[in-house]
Amino acid sequence: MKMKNHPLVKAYRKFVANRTPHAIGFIGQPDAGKSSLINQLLPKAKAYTGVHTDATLTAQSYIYPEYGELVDFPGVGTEEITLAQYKKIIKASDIQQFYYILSSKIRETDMDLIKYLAKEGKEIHFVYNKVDALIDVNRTESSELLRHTKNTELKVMLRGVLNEHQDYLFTSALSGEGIEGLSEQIRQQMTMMYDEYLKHYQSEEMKESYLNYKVNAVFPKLFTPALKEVLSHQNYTILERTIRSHFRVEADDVYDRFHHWPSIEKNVREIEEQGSSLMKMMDMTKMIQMVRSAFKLKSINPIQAVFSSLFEAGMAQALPAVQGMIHYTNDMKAVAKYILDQSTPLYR
Ligand SMILES: Nc1nc2c(ncn2[C@@H]2O[C@H](COP(=O)(O)OP(=O)(O)OP(=O)(O)O)[C@@H](O)[C@H]2O)c(=O)[nH]1
Ligand SMILES: [Mg+2]
Repeated sequence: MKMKNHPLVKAYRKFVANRTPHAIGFIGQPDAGKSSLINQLLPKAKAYTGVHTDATLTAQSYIYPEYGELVDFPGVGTEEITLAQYKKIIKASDIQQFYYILSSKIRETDMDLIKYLAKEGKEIHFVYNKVDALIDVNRTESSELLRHTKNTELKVMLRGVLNEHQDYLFTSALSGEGIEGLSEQIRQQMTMMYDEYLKHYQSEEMKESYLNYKVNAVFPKLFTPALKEVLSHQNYTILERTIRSHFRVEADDVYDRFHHWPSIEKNVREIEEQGSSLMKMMDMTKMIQMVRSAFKLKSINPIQAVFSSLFEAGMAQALPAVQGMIHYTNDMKAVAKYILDQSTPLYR
């Protein structure tokens, strides 16, 4: 079985990753070196840096080697982006963990944004970059004392904003100072996110929620205006192909497990042989409820339209076929589940 790069598995990985924290944001003062730091951490990233301020104007994602991504945000407090717009970008990104990068005094706009991040429950780490330039021109104060002064400023400004006190991580994208420590801290954060992804990947709830989402999404592909036509010609292979390609499964995927490959025609025959088909005895309201729950639909409107047209066309006898189709859909869901159970969560 080729489970590793199976399209269903790939789609499921993406589904799980989208529901698991997988990004770290680099945010902070304009020109502080956010993009330069990302370039240092991910040599392949080539984040756009500039001698002019405001080099980065929209949030940009860069792939982190094993899992996740680093997201480069624009500078905070520039003319290009208002604070309100900035908050929207943060909200839309859904990122939980941030590095706030500074290279000079904490300004009022910084405080506004930091308070916003704190209020939204985001995790924030503070980085003081360009530490190579943090020197006393008179050479009277030691580098240690200057850093201590910066940490004191941070402490005073954040009092009452963040629960826990924290010191700066001092870095220089120019000299490389502090990059290793930052890199290691990020690696640990990413590892924790990846662990969570693995747990989610294996969980029955996540699989069920993905497969239900798939079931839900196949409905409009089956219940089309052409359905009448297809059913009256008993052209079930078209429907089977639609369902299989929707779930991205083929008999080859699971030949060693499912010896009797399902077919709608077989299902229909069985239902008709049972004589008193459940379907035939059902009125339209019950039918609609059944199809609704089989396809996990929230609204009955889409089904109502299709069924009214089936009944109007005197197609009530085609209802076993509808039931056969539902069975087949559930069979393919089971095949898809089997593939996911066998698959590896390996992300990259
Ligand atoms: N001396 C020194 N210069 C740096 C350092 N990091 C970045 N720079 C320079 O600072 C300038 C701005 O760097 P960027 O990485 O573009 O800064 P940014 O925070 O991404 O800027 P925006 O996206 O415009 O907000 C560039 O000229 C960098 O070469 C550093 O650690 N030390
Ligand atoms: Mg930038």
